[in-house]
Amino acid sequence: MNETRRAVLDALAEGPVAGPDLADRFDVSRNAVWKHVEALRDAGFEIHSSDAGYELAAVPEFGGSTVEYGLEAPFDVEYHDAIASTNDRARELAATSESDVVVLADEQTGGRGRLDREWVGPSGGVWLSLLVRPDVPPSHAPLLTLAAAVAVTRAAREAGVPAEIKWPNDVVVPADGGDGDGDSSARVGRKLAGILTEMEGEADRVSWAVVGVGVNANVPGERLPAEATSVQEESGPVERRVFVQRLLETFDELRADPDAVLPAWREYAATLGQRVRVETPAGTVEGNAVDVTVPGALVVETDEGRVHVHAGDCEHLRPA
Ligand code: BT5
Repeated sequence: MNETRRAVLDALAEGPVAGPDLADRFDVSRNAVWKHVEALRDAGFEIHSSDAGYELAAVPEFGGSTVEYGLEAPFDVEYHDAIASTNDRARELAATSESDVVVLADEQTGGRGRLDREWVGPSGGVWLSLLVRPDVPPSHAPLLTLAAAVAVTRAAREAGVPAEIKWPNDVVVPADGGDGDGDSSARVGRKLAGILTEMEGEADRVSWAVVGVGVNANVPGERLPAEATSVQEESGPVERRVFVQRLLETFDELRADPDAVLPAWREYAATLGQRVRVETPAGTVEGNAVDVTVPGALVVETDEGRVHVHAGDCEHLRPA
């Protein structure tokens, strides 16, 4: 949304304001004010007009302008009712000079997980990809995934879901409902969200990174894989506009303060303290997950000593 339109919207939210007053305030023509109002109506904002002037009456449930409105992070949002994959679209944008863009969709028809696995993306979800150009070496890119996991977890907790992070890229709801009453050694969670980070870089610097985040927000359980859950299933429908705003704001805070990522991740981790089996490209690692270190490696205490695992599929096991 351009700056004047955003400012007009803020003014409308504060109460009835006459068109000519807006024109004076923003130093634009009355016709330009009218165009901004019409464009906002087209985007779904309900704007009443009376003798007293224009007034914002309702904000659309979901969409690009609606997420940008009141967002305290410097992202532009490109919204699609339906798209094959927000990651694919963000990668297209990566080939231009765009940065700090979020591609957001209500429904995804060709979503991807890691290793080209299918990602189910029915209407009602939060399917988004952040295109960023961080000034870090490629080896630090996994921190973006961890930051996104923290951001999703925090937003989910604000929505009343006791979410936790399963290394490396899953946000899950533990089987014991997060109250610690269940058998915590066998917390095989149901998956609430997944993250797929893709990037291109040179030896010393990331050119672009696309952080793809899929959250089962307002999706009924029967439209999801059996081992999945949604915010709606756990605590009822969520206001997706607010959910996405919180997610983007936390991500933005963390990318500006990379030292804060690991402590926040550890606080939300379901994996630490668990017995795990990780299938890595170099083979299977089994042991106790004891920590996570920069830039996102899981430290596993095995019979042969400590192993740092950088990538793989992680399974939480019952103790031997
Ligand atoms: C992931 O992969 O968890 C990363 C998912 C990233 C999806 C986002 S949505 C926005 C952006 N655009 C894209 O095209 N992708 C990203 P992985 O760890 O490989 O997990 C994939 C597995 O999760 C699948 O094989 C299924 O078992 C399961 N799965 C598929 N859809 C799911 C869903 N909606 N909820 C929970 N689990 C799902």
